[in-house]
Amino acid sequence: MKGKIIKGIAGFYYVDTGESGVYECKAKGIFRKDKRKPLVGDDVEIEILEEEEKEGNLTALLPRKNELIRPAVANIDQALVIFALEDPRPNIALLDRFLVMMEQQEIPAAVCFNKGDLVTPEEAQAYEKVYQDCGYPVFLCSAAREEGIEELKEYLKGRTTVVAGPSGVGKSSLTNLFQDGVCMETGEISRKLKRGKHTTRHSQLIALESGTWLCDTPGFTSLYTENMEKEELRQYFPEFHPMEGNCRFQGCVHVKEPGCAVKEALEEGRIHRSRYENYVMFYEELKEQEKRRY
Ligand SMILES: Nc1nc2c(ncn2[C@@H]2O[C@H](COP(=O)(O)OP(=O)(O)O)[C@@H](O)[C@H]2O)c(=O)[nH]1
Ligand SMILES: [Mg+2]
Ligand SMILES: [Zn+2]
Repeated sequence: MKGKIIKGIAGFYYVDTGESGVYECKAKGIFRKDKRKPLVGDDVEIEILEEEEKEGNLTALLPRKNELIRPAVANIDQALVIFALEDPRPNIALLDRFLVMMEQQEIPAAVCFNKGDLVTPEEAQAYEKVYQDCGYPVFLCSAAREEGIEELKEYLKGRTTVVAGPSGVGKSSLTNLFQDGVCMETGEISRKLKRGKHTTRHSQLIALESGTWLCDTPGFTSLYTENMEKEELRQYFPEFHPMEGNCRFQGCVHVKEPGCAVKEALEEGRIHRSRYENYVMFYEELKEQEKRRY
């Protein structure tokens, strides 16, 4: 039978087969042999050992579309980065870090600003404009007033989306609204999943409807840049792309060089100052990291 790994805890993989429900599976030796570790998000084949107890074995890992390192999940189509407009106010540096992280992993990202009910429309639109101008889809919403939810559902439909954002911004409230009141966690699933609930916190997939998955990753709140060169960073700011090659110096990193087309765009208001300032901040951080490596 085919299914998808929705959670992995201490050697057990929870495989959602759709119609037939969730099975608690172990991975057999075949995976250890070829050193492939099953990940949340993997499409797999299982054999059923115990129908009553919903127990099975993983027998095959189907080909992966991609594999994220942070968080460690497979087959992600896109990311939704959620922040609140107020309570807490957006931490723009953190938001830009998430976007850089997704750019580096080549995952298309969208930005969602929740708690629209707590700010004026003008404030909300100012944030919207910054990220729209960078080419990201932006969703303004209010979980409290159930506004902007249909547009978000449309974005999620038929895809697997990794959700990121600090705590308190309304991720759980929004997820509940996406679920249409149809509680996907039937008694059987939650009984099995609860067993691991009080151990470490893991990524898991939540089914919204057939073929629509949300990847919930607790603690996914900081940027890891171990594998990033400072010269690479500029690629991950999509609004810099049109200026690439227009600077006086080849290989310009848009920080202190004269004749820089990115800084010119900044002065002319074609690049947003907060984004550029965060770029410089991240660049300096990477430079410091590099120094420490030698
Ligand atoms: N005013 C307002 N409060 C909200 C909204 N969405 C969530 N909240 C509240 O913000 C708090 C944190 O929400 P929660 O969904 O738990 O955030 P999470 O930590 O990101 O999962 C709760 O008290 C929610 O009731 C919203 O759109 N407007
Ligand atoms: Mg939550
Ligand atoms: Zn430049």
